[in-house]
Amino acid sequence: MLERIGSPGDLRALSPAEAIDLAGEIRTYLVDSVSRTGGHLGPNLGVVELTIGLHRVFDSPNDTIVFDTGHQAYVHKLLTGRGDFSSLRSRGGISGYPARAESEHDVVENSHASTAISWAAGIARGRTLRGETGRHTVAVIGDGALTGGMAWEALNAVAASNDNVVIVVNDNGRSYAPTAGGLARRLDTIRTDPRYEQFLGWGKRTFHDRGPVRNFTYSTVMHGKRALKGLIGSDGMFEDLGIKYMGPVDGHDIPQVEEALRQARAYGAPVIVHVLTDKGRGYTPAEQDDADRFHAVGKIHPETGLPIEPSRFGWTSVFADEILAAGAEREDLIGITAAMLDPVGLAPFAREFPDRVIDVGIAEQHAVTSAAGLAFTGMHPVFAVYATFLNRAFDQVLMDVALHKAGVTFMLDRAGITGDDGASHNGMWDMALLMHVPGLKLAAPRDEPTLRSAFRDAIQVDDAPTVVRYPKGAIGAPIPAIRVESGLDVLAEHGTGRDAVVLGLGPMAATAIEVAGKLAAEGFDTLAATATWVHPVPDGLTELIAGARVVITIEDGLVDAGIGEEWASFARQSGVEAEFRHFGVPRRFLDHASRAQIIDEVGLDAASITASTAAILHA
Ligand SMILES: Cc1ncc(C[n+]2csc(CCOP(=O)(O)OP(=O)(O)O)c2C)c(N)n1
Repeated sequence: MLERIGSPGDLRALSPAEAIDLAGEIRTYLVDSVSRTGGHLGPNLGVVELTIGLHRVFDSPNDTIVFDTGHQAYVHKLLTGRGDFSSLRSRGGISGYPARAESEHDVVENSHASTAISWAAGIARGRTLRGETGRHTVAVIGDGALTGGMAWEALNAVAASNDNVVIVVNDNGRSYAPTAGGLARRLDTIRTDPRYEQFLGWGKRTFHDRGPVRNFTYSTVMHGKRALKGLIGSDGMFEDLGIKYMGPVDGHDIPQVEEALRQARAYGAPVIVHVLTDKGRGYTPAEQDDADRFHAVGKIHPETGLPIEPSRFGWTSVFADEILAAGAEREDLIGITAAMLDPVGLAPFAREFPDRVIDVGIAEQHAVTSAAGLAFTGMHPVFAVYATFLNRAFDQVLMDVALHKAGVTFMLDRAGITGDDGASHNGMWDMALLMHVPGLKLAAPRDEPTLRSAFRDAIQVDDAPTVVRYPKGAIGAPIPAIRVESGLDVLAEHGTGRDAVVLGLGPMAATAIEVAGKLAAEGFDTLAATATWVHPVPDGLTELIAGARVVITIEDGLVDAGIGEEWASFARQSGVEAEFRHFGVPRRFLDHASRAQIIDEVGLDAASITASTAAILHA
């Protein structure tokens, strides 16, 4: 049946019983295809019925459905004409998130969490102002994303409006791990209350006893809901804000979902539909996965859910190991995560020192400012976060941490080009932004020993922010210095002259060695070097490059106004006359592709850098 669904209109033509069958087909398809490509499996298995209900009740693209974060939009893609998942997240294949270029049904593609209600508020207000009545706006937001401050800013604003924004809270009790915080506890009281269980059982019995699905009416839901409301009162949270609350709704019961959504659509003012779902629903390996219900998987065996390639020892696990060791020596060390305990490597530390890890929810801004508060009391906070998500808390790094000279360490995982998650996930802005923060020190380690030492150095600094940034994935063999010159690590040297000094930052150190070798093969004398602490400008840089004809910098961050340019401007002011060339990531959004493909595309591969450098040297 799935192949007959080319658009939501086809979906609306299905009988309720056919819609239920379709849900089964979609689950099978998701498991089959995502196990081959990798991707966000658990979240999508949880929203199959909800997404079917959304597209049967709302008329996209005339109505707008905004998926918060967007990692749970696979079912939406399948129902809006994108049935080929064979190259999901690969170059030329469909994106892992909504993408305007793919479909008129996709509106928001930022994939940074907690923005959907704000988007919906703006869209709904715009429609009202433009007189486009009859066009509905829906935000679908998980309980995890609902922990983000922006979601609450938006709820506050929406409550004051009369726009018909429908906010669907997809509550599965989890972010990656179970959702943290008071909000989660509050929502959890509904899910685990035996009266809700009874209500669900009663609803299902009613449904089956009555036969045809269409007889299962909203009054059935609402009757139960009213009973619940009096007993639990957990909807008071939203209604106190002035937003109508409906629910809880069994998110795996399509008729129930549809009835609730129809009521919400007709309500005519902001309304929350609280839908309970199970992450990983219908796929046993996901349902039984305590860590994250298969939030995101690599390629797996579909029958068992086991990875096809065991994951290789990576940068994250080196950090995990080092903070664990440091934590045993220093009681003041405290780990902070924004809902990503396991992905950022804080889980072993949390097991060993449960009182010294804080999961703040998807709340990077709060994480940073509360870290400043912790530092004020004499603790040394370590906020481990994906580089792309720290962008959101730039002001807090600047004004709360740096201005107050707080000793806070930021461990920026997935820095540089991450590739397959697309434009929003590349950690390419961190260096160019953070170098403007007064007092901040930034390290770009190149291998395991330098990651360990950078972290150790960082946690010694108690009067300024320190940042250690490292890429996604497996960590290569150590890249030892052949010697230290003027305080920088020399990694390779060809000849005694200095036709070119090639400076590679972090993981680009390996590229610098390659480029130096290739240029040497063309007859030039070269030196490849690096520094672990790249900002402020390393002492000794000008000495090292004095006398070079050409100086090359290679970084996997923004090249315009990046670290290389900072170094060059400093060196020029110190009288260095060499010609500089900077290689890095261009100032544009990068489409999803593998890291290697993007490196080639933006000219960060050794061959391209060698060719450009040789051209200068020959000139
Ligand atoms: C600002 C930001 N921080 C962190 C993330 C990483 N992240 C992606 S999905 C997710 C959990 C989302 O939980 P929820 O909204 O409940 O959706 P579910 O996966 O449970 O359906 C997190 C933390 C993000 N996308 N954006």
